Amino acid sequence: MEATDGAPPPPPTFFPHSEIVRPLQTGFSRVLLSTFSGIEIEGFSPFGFGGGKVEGDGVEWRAVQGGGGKGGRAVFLLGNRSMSSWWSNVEPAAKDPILGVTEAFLADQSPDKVNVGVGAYRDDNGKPVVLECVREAERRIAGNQNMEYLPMGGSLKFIEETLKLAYGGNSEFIKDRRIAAVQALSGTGACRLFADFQRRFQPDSQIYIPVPTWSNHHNIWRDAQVPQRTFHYYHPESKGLDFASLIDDVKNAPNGSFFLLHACAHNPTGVDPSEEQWKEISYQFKVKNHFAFFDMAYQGFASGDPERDAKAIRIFLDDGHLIGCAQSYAKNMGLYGQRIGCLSILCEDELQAVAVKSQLQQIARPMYSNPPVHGALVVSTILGDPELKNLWLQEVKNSCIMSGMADRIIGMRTALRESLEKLGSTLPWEHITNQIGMFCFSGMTPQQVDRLTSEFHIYMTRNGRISMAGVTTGNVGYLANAIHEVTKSG
Ligand code: KET
Repeated sequence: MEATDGAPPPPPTFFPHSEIVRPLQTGFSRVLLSTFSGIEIEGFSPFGFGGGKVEGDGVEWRAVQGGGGKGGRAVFLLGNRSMSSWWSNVEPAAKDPILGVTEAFLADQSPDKVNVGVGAYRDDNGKPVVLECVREAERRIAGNQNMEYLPMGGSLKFIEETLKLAYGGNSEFIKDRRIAAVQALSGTGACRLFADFQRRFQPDSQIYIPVPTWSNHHNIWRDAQVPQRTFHYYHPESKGLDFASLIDDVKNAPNGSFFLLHACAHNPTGVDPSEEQWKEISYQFKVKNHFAFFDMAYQGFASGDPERDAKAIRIFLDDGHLIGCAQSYAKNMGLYGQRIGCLSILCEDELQAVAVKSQLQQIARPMYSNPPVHGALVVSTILGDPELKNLWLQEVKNSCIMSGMADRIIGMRTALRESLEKLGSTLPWEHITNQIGMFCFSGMTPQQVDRLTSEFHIYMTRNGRISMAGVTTGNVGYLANAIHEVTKSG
């Protein structure tokens, strides 16, 4: 270690990241701290070596204050310092309960491994599917597209077609321009935009979320700083809807509360209210003047028919509710990675809708400026062309064996249930075929799920949710056998 009192420091040419940060009214010492990652690290301090500290991968420098003496400067190392100390308080985040399952699945080398975690559709060979209508739309788009920014609120053509799906092709609300709508970063982005909007314009409000729900709902409203409450939804014993408790919670919530509702194919339970029950819920909402925010991530996946799956929303509209709605094309067009969806808010009149839309855009602008263009173009090309739209409707339902998404899932529900019964399982498995949408909420405990993973390389969320979209003719027997093994002892 070398120390030279009194001489002015040489410019720190030896280390490009060093900076002169603070003039000091003092003498200084020149100190060689360490050799680090092949770079000589050097600092100057009024205290000799005093404050320099080598820590793991980086350097933390403390000796910058100090007074008196002959004048001089302290030089210290900002570049490397940040590697060790700026983020030393950061602990690894908990794994996401859904996307973390995919990570674990990918890391498993077993040839038997099965992923029934994330809700992403697979064909009967377990391969991701690109719909034929999407392929055709891409052929039409290819070469005709520029790369300009979309407006902050996204593509108007896309929004127009998307609103027709949720509100109906002949909706008076669309004609009267009463819907404030912006293209969003898929369903997640639509929920998040709404949560931020709610926080900004109803700052004292809370959000009522069903138990259970898609785990990310909690993260979204938490990060938007909207307090959360819950309402009863699922009845574990009957594996169906706890309708009486749900209605009680609706009645007991303060007037004018915000509720998050799954428009169809409830995730994770696969349990939806019947049409009559939706009517009753809508009625009670009216009495209490509650706001209904519909998350519609699976339109088409419950019944195979997007029109039928919009039933809950249409009931609320008929009853005169001013709803909000998050739509996603991740599942029903298989556009997962395109991040294409829509947030809409039905307003009292066009003037209000213009104001609300402008505010939604203002929330989007500092976050991502404007949404991506490709998915919007794919969707509007499909929905804007009667022939392609028809192809899409068939593909969602059952146009061909390979890609009839809703029907293939329904077939796998039957196969899984029958396999379990043939294996002699004495547990009731009707709920596998009673539940709808992408998921089966099996009733398995976290411990049973852990055994499925450790003993059978079957990956799913610990709440017992099976993504039926990952079940195939090839793996359904293996899956049934494993489920039987881990559940037969109770
Ligand atoms: N809402 C619900 C109810 C939902 O299940 C999902 C996705 C989304 C919104 C958002 O999807 P997006 O891709 O942002 O349009 N759920 C599946 C994937 C995930 O967790 O991100 C899942 O539950 O597996």
